[in-house]
Amino acid sequence: MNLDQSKWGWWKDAVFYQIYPKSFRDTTGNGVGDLRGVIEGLDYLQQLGVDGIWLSPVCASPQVDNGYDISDYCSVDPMFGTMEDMEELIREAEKRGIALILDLVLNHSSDQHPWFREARKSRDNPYHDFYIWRDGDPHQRPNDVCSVFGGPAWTYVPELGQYYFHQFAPQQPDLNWENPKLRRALYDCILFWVNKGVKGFRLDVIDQIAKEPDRKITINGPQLHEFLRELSKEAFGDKSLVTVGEAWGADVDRARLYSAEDASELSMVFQFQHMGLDQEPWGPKWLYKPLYLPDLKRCYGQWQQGLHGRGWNSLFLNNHDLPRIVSRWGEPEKYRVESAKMLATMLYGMEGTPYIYQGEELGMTNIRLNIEEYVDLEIHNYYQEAVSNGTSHAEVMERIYARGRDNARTPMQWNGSDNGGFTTGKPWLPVNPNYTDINAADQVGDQDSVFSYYRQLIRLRKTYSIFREGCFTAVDEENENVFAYRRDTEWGHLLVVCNFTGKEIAFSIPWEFGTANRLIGNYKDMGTNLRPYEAYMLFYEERSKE
Ligand code: TEU
Repeated sequence: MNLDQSKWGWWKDAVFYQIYPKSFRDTTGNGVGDLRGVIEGLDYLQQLGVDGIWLSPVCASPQVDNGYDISDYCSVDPMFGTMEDMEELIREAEKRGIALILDLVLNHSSDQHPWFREARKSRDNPYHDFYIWRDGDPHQRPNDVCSVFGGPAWTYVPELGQYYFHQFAPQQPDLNWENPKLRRALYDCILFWVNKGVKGFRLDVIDQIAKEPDRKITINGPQLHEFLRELSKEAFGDKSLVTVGEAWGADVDRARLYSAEDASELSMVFQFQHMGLDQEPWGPKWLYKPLYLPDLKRCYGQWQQGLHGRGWNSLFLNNHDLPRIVSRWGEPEKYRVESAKMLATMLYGMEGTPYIYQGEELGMTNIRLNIEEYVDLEIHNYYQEAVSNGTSHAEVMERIYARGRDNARTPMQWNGSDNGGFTTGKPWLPVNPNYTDINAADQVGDQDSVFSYYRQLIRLRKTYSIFREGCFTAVDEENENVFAYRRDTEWGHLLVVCNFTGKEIAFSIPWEFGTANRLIGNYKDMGTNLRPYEAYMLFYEERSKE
């Protein structure tokens, strides 16, 4: 069923699929995925039933941070193909009812962007003020603000006697949003893509654009929402565009602003509170918090109830910055299929727009590599920092296995042939050797596969409006083994029950669901107790509606 993508709010019934292009599909044999590979994958995505693709950055980039360091916003990096390939992708996706949305990295550019090359030439260069500079001498940084990737957030340029500010790598200088000329230049780049027919954008670290480094404010700066309203007015004039703001620092109140129904800012937020991160995601407390189900339920409860009728959220458990959730909250060795389906059931009963991260629909898992095989700069910086602080190699590797971003970046597992069918060459990052057991070719036609389960969940969300309209309430919130919740409207009721353990667990469903229909479940039928990782959804309508 195709959605009418010309209307505001169409994304509320949509499911998106995130493509990390380097790892999706290689058609040239150079070991790196490309746009033609994405075109080849469209039929697969149509079978899955998704309505949109979020494509991680494909613009020209030195690839210090896999494309999140852009050197030309209106281009396609030759590594991925040509502008003609991009135009074809937009057209071919549209033919299949799939909207293409691009990743906009507006907080920073590459240090190889012509703006920055100019900016660092002299203090009176017209582009100098596109970035953030502070006077100083080589031994005295303006302050002790640190980069998200480790090390100081200030880099000295001796020719200028000035430091520039960067919240990420030194090769990713922060843009100065206080400069109206910079803002205008960015809007022009966005309009370039709107005119090409893209249907929207994912906005990278958008909560970090309004920084005030002197006051050590790097997130949620005072001018943030003012900037977003101007951005929306000037660059997203067409309100049928879907705009998704990545915001690690969003709380419910702020999310209401981001996604207000008057369309003054964005369509929805993409926030991480459910992921159980420590306050300081980087540094000594590098690991995620262990899962404690009552806390997770409270977190979801706050977001689901807080935004119901007042804003819009994204639903996700995976992306290119997070380890694979089936390896973290599931049990990939013993119950991979059951636990992958259970986690999807937990998420897909909720209100919001789901995002599938490539390979999640197959139940792909984390990987363990030697340190020199990793590519991610965050992993390498962390390794250096932790080892030089005295942490043992073995201990650092365990943390990387649990948290490293390359876990989710291994190539897509298409089939059981060499390199999982991803490339005929040498993949830029090793393919997970489990591709012989976990791959798309085996799963597409198999009714019991994780792929088929996702396809069914997507269909259900389009068939029953309860998924959009129902009000969320956790059931038995203090239960540490089972995540159950209901979604209620005046006319119908949904119950979602998920056993988060590999054990059999007794659970009583609320009596009124006794004769409800099972919409979906990861076991053939319902037993008396919940079996390991068992999950299902029950639904009934009020009699008056029948
Ligand atoms: O991520 C934002 C971000 O803060 C992450 O770097 C996160 O803190 C970290 O990866 C946790 O391990 C976005 C992009 O999604 C990411 O890929 C980029 O590296 C980053 O911005 C810089 O553009």
